[in-house]
Amino acid sequence: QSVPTRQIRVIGVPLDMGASRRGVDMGPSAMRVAGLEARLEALGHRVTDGGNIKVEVPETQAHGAENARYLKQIAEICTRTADAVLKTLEEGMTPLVLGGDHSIAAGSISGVSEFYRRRNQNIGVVWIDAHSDINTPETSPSGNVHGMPLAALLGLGPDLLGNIYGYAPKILPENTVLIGVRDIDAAERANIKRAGVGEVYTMRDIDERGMRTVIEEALRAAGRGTAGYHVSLDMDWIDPEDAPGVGTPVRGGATYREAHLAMEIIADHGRLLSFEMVEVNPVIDEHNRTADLAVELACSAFGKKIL
Ligand code: HAR
Ligand code: MN
Ligand code: MN
Ligand code: MN
Repeated sequence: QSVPTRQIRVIGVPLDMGASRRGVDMGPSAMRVAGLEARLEALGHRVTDGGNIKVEVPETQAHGAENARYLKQIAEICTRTADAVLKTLEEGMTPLVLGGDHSIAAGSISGVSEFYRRRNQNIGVVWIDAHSDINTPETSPSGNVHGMPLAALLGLGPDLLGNIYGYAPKILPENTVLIGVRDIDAAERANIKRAGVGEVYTMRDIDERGMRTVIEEALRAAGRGTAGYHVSLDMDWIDPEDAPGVGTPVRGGATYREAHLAMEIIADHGRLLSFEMVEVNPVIDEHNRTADLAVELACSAFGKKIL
């Protein structure tokens, strides 16, 4: 089969300081072991691995304020990630970012946003997750920064994370869509409203209206008036039956086929600017099958078809 050929650069971000459960720092390695590069190349893409962003080991670090632990270190790592993503786009390649906990999205999306800002264009964000990750240090029940990246990108804070390249917000609420959410804190609900997030599709929406309708509608909103969109795929979106190796499993997630369909439709639309997969936790996975599924889903998002 032939799919539009891309030059893809893999960027690993082995960070787990944003989460309280340890182990997602091994996610990039697990997805590489699952054959990410070869399997994308089998589709006809040219894939190079840019290696990992430098990430300090938490044991060597002071975590700082309890309401946003390791925020300073995470902001630095996100700045490095943003620079790597920006450079990748400048070289005409598609970034494929591997996490790591979801706080890395504050970096990757800042990189994409900065690339297009310099060209007077906005980007959309398709946030696919069981969680809405829109806490601020003030509203977070846990102090885990992986629950905050969307708030940072939309300009609600924390500033250290939201102000990479010296300005905020990075993304427009009307071009930001949430898909598959089912675990939202009370204060996050208020933040979603306050930020004015364009469209939020819960698991109920997927159950009632079907994945196809939901994803088509979501992609339309993310793509309206933008250069295209970044897709941020938190593997805890998928039901723990199929993706047990994630930092924070929540039952009632997308099925295997729903997840593939969503990725297949993303490929069909052809407006993907960059892609990322986060929260793969090999420590609690079963024989690397969550990482393997992540790679399968990346293949679907990059154009793999059944026939
Ligand atoms: N909402 C909770 C908090 O802020 C948990 C969210 C973080 N979990 C994730 N992100 N895996 O999607 O602590
Ligand atoms: Mn290669
Ligand atoms: Mn998340
Ligand atoms: Mn999540």
